[in-house]
Amino acid sequence: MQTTKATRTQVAIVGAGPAGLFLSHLLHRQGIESVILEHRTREEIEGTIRAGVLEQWVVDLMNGMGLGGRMMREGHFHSGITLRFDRRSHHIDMAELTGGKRVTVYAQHEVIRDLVSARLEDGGSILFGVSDVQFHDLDGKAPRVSFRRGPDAPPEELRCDFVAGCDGFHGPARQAIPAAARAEYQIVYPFGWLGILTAAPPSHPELIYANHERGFALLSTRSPEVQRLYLQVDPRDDIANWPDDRIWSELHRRLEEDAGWSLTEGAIFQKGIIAMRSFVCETMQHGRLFLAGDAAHIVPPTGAKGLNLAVADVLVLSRAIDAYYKSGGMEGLEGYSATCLRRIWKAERFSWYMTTMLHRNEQDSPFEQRVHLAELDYLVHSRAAMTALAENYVGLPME
Ligand code: FAS
Ligand code: PHB
Repeated sequence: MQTTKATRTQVAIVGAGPAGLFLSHLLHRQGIESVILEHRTREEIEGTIRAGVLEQWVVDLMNGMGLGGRMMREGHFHSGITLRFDRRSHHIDMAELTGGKRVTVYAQHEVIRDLVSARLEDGGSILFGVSDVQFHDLDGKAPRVSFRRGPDAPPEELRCDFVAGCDGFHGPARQAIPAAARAEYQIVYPFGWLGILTAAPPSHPELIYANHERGFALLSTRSPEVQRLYLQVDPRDDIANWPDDRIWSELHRRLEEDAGWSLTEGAIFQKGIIAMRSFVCETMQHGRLFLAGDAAHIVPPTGAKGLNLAVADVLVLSRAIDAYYKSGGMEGLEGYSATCLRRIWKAERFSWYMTTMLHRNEQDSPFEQRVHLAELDYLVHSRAAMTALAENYVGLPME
């Protein structure tokens, strides 16, 4: 009879996205072993274009862990953002409003590259290309994760003390929590984002969030040579309907400004459409399984919170696991979900607020559409309102 190869670690981590990789680094610094099981190849995860904005405390955490070298050299430090509507721009000086906090624009796939190489360099175990991940005995004290190193490889087993489900929104970990134990909350927005990467110089010194009658647009950046821009589109639309000239035409119109600013075009070398939702799964834990990041929650990218929330979850989880090994204490683990959900719901609120205020939603009544414009008008003329936006955008303090 074929015996299943079994290996052992302290924490089995499913998923090598920001959640899984940060968790592995944090545990390593606490002397706790982990193994990451990742479905895709290293090249695939290091090439997936996603988030762009890091909150101040995440930047400080990366630097404190010795992982921020390239980020500090190549990242862009933004102390403010610009809101644009009625063809007028309003600068929000977030650093001035938050006692000096900023955000850093540094692409998620660059963060992934840095975390993977550093983890492998310090002897970390990341298995790429695994398939058929399944969870066993989560209710006991000796959970197991079975997997294959490839579709045709024999099944193997990873025995552990804890399992971290860092496998994103479509991964299997959330489904391993019995449906009766889960409550899920969701909004699916009737719009999505068409994102592009273009070989062009920056057209503006900071991010521009634009609310235009034709729809939302966002101007962001990646480097002095590459810019990142987004357009609100129908999430069911096909990218084939968006040739480059149509994309630029819409960006020019939605970002137009009376003061004569102009957008510099360039060759578009990446484009895609993403749908948008707000989603939270309560609870985030079941027995020895703990969900973190997109496996447990999704925010619309308007508030630039997704990646940062994933890091917040695993910081809480790593501290709870460390306390368990050091003192046998279970309160951190037992309170994990409640602790994370307090921050998650604040980020969900902020992301929903930014999304509903800045997008044109045909399902909104004319009254609601005017309320959103009034919100913008109030916001840019109220120090209190701008302070509230700024402290959420740069990142609420980690407890
Ligand atoms: P991730 O989804 O990043 O990582 C999960 C990992 O698990 C993946 O590598 C996946 O391959 C792996 N996995 C899945 N199933 C598995 C299985 N069965 N076995 C093993 N491994 C498995 N956030 C922002 O803040 N700003 C943005 O602009 C932004 N843009 C986005 C654009 C897109 C297209 C998407 C999808 C998300 C975007 N996000 C953005 C959100 C995003 O950055 C997430 O919040 C962030 O990646 C969350 O990290 P993780 O929780 O690690 O999940
Ligand atoms: C990005 O640069 O990809 C980005 C910036 C801000 C957002 C979302 C995405 O709110």
